[in-house]
Amino acid sequence: MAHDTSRLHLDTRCIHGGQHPDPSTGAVMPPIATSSTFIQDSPGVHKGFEYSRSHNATRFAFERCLGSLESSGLLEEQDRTCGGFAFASGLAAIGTALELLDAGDCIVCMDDVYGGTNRLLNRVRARSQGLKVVFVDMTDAARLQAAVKANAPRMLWVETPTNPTLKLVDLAAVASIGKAAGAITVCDNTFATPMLTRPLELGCDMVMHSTTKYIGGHSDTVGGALVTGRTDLCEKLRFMQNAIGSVMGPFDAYLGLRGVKTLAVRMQRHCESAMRLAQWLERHPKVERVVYPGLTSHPQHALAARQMRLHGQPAFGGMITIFLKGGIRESRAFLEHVHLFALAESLGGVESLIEHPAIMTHASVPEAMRRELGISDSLVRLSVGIEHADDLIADLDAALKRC
Ligand code: P1T
Repeated sequence: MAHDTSRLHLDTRCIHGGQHPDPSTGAVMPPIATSSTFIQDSPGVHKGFEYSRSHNATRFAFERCLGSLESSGLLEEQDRTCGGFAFASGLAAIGTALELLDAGDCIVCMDDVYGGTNRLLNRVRARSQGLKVVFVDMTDAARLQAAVKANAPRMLWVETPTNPTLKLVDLAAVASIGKAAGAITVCDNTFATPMLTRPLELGCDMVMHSTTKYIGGHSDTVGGALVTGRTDLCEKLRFMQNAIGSVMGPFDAYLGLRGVKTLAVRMQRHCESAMRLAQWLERHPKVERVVYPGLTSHPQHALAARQMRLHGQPAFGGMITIFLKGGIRESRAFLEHVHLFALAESLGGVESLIEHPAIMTHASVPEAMRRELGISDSLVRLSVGIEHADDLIADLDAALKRC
């Protein structure tokens, strides 16, 4: 019988959420279950495991942990994986979530989202599924309300803070608009993580993660997840996960589960260091503007302080966006001269990463839309790792001297 971990602190749930010793050996950490198939005593008579796409013990352990961390409210007795579902990548998770929609349905999406999310909606599902995709700046509830009224969407897709312009979306407000319209509200919680933002508790129907990022935390696995507390959605997602088959493999599930155990302590350090770096960058003469939800200059600082919290205190995550003075020449010079910060796509690892969204992660966003969103040649995105903040500041300072 599973131990109910749903009332424990989040820090404890990172380690124990949905976990119990392996029933056959007592192993404290789940083994990596590599078998693709499972023996049956008689056709259809088995131990609850038939085929590894459908049932994998390592994946189940990771899924239960995510279900617990996001407070799905579902115990193992009610749902085998506590409302958690793991996929081969973040985009595989998004792709599976979109299968909840029917051909021709409308989805209203936050205007600023990961470039790959934009591409999947705009350039794949608009064609293959006939989805009507409407991008809206959801920081303005009136605009969202109007878009919902005009389009009768069946799904609202939110990111907060957004990638890469770090806009905040009021999840309680969006979820209540979604509920009134009978739409499924999904929050991509990759940037904030369950440690900082609690989408299901704020009324969202489903949470999505690229577990490649903070959940995994070490830039050594690619994965994605969906979590829901709604049993009707659970049933549909379990069917879709198996029917579509873009599941997370057991090795990645093991890495995800291993990585997530330190999420609470990593997030504390990410938040502290990012705040220091953001304040330092704001005073730097080569920097035009710093966007960080923890700065009072952020236009939605008050919402961020309410919606992003760690251990009951405001905490604003590890992502910073800066606008350099100058243009592409200055950005390139800066990015070519960082050393500790790795010039690379992705985010959320223990090591600091830095990138140029217009050329890298958001190149697939149509140019006109990038311009409208302010994803310019002078915009640089930083993922602040858990190295010593003084070393990170020295690295940025040296590189800024070169641009
Ligand atoms: O890369 P993948 O695991 O498939 O996850 C896609 C994804 C979904 N949602 C958000 C908010 C993301 O940031 C990502 C992936 N993002 C990057 C690779 C990046 O550098 O922004």
